[in-house]
Amino acid sequence: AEDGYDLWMRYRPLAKEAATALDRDAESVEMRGQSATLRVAADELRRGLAGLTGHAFAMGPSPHPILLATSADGDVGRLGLPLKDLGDEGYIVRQVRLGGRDVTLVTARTDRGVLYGSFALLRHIQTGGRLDRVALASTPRVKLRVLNHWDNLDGVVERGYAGQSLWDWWTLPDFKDPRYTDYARANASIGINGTVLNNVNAKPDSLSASYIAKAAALADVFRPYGIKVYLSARFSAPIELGKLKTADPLDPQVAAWWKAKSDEIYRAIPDFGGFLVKANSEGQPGPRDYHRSHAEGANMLAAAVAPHGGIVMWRAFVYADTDPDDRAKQAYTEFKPLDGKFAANVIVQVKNGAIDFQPREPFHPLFGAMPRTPLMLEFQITKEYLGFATHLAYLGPLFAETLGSETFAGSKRATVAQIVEGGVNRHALTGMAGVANIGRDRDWAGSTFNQANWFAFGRMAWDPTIGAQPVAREWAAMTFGPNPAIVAPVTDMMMGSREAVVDYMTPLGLAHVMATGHHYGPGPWVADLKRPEWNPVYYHRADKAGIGFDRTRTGSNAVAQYAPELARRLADPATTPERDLLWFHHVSWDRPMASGRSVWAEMVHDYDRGVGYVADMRQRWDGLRGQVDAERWTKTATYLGIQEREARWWRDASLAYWMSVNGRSLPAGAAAPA
Ligand code: GCW
Repeated sequence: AEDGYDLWMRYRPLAKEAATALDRDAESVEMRGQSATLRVAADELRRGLAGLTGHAFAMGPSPHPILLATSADGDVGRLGLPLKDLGDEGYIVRQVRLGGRDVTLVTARTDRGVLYGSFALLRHIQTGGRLDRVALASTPRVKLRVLNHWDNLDGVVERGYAGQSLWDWWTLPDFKDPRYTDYARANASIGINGTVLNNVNAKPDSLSASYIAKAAALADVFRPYGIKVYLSARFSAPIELGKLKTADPLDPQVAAWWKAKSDEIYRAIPDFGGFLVKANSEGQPGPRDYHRSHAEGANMLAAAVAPHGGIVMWRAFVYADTDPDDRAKQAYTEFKPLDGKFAANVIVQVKNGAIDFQPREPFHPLFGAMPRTPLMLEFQITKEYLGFATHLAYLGPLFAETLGSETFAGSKRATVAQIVEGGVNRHALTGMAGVANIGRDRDWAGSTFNQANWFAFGRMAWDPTIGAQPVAREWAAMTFGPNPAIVAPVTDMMMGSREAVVDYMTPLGLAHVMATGHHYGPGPWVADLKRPEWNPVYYHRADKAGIGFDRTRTGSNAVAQYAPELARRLADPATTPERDLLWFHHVSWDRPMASGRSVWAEMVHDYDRGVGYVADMRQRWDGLRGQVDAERWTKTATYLGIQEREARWWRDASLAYWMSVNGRSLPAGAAAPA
C-alpha cells in the first residue's frame, strides 16, 4: 500500500529507458571484505536495484558489477583516488576500469563511508541519474548529526504529532521490531549518525539497569548503520536512582555515581555516544540548584564518559531569572561567560533562535559569541509552532536561513553554518541536532510532506550549504518518482510553504503568539499565564500606538548580544530586515514599509498572502490528482483543506485582535474575513 511507510526509499520501477540503461551498467552487487555494515550496504543496493529495475540482483562478480570496497582493497588502492580527504564517513562513487572490467565503484576509507556511498548511489538513480558517467564524492561537514527524540518512557512523545513513540519499551530488549531496522536505514540514507532515545525532560528510570538493556538492544540494531545511541540524563538521577542526598556536581560521591553509571552503560553499549542534558530549564534539575555553573555540571558528567570516548551535549535552552526584561537575552547572559570553561568532550547545544522554534527567528546570538566552545545547532523538525502534522511547511528554507545567517563574528564574518562546522575556531567536535518528528504512524511523520523535514535535516546536517531547493527536489523525486511534471510543482509548493506559515501566523517578526500550552492556533490576546514570558502579549507588546518588542537600547538592548557591526544594524529599524522588524523594534502602526504600505497595512497584506499561498497549494495539488497514488494524494489534499481553513482562522482571529487594540479598520483591498 502507498501509505508512506517506505519514505524516500520507495524504489519503484524506473521508466523503461532508464531501467534498460541501469541493467546495462550494473549486473550484480559485489563486495570486498566482510562486515555487518558492508552487508547492509549491499542488501540496500540489491533491494533498491531490484525495485528500480523490476528484477532481482545477484551478489557476486560479473562483467559490470557495482563494487563495494574500502581503500584497504589493493585494487582500489592502486587507482590513486583522492581518498585522503574523505575522513571516516566520506565516499567516492565512480565508474572505473578495474581488473579489466568496467565497474561502478563505491569506495571510502571505512565501511561506514561505503554505506553512505551506497545510499548516495541509490539517490543518484532515484533522482534520474545514470551510472555510465557517475562521479559522486562527498564528506560530511558536521561530525555529530543527531536526532533528539522527545519520547517519554510511557510512549507519549512530547510535541510529537505522529503517534506513539517508536520504541516499544514493553517488548524491548527481547523483541526487536523490524521497524527499528527501517528507522536505521532511513537515517543512514541521509547521513544521520546518532540518536538520543529519550526526552530531554528526562525521567531517572531511563538510566536504570532495565532501560540500559533496552537501549543496548536498539544500539545493536543501529550499529551496522553507523548510528550511535545517546541518552538524555536527568541531573538529579544520583538522588532518585542512587539514593544519594545530593546531585551537587562537585560532591565526590555524585561524581563517583555518574562514573559507575557510565561504566555500567558502556558495558552494555561499548560505543555509547554519551549524554544529552537539559538542566535548570523549565523545572528540570541542574547544577544551579547547588550554586554551581552549567560548566561545572557538564564537566562532571563529561569526566564520567571521557574514559570511554563519550561526549556530553549540554543544552543552552535556559530562561532563568537573569534578565527579567527579556527572555531572549537569558541564555546568552548565562552561557557567554562560560566560554572556554567546558571540558574538551562537551558540546553546548543551542537552539536556532533565542526564544523557541518559532516560524521565524533571527539566529541565536550565542553563535559567534563563544569561540572557545564547540556549539551544536538544534533545530526542531517536529512542527510544534508550525501547525503540527497537518500544515504543509517545508522547513528546508528555515534551516537554510539560520545556517546562512552572517554572525559578523571574527574577522572572517562567519555564517552560523561556518561556526557550526567548527572550522572558524578549529573545533574537533561539531554537531547538529534535530528534534525528531517521528512516531508510530504508518507514514512515520504524520504526513507525507513532514517526511521531507526529516530528510532535509539529515541532508543539511551533512552539508549545511547544500541549499533548501536541491534538497526539496531530491526528496520529491525519491518520494513521488523522478517525473519532472510532479517534481517541479511539488518543489515549488514546498519552497514557499514555510514563508506562508510565517505570513499567516507571525508576520514581520512577530513571535510566540500561539495558543497556550499546545501552541496550536492563534492566541495573541493571552495575558494571564503565571510566568510573564509565557504570555503572547509579552512578545508583541501591541498597544493603540504601535506594535513590536523594543530590543534596542531604549528597550531590553538584546541587540547588543550580537557582534558590534550587526548590533549597529539591528539597533535601527531602517537597517533591520523587514522580516525581523517587530522582533527587534516597537514601531508605530503607521510606520511606512519598503512597499509604501504602513506597518498595519503590511501586516494585513501578509496575512492575506499566507492564506492565498495555501489556497494556491491546494489548487496545485489538485492538479496532481491521478499522478500521485490515491492514498497519499487524498490524505495530503485533506490536510491542505484543514490548513486553508486554519490559515483563515489565524488571519481572522489575529486581525480581529489587533483591531481591538489599535482601533483601526481593515485597509481598502484586504480580503474580508470568511
Ligand atoms: O519549546 C519548548 C517545548 C517543550 C520542550 C522545550 C525544550 C522538551 O514547548 O515541550 O521540552 O521547549 O526544548 O526543552
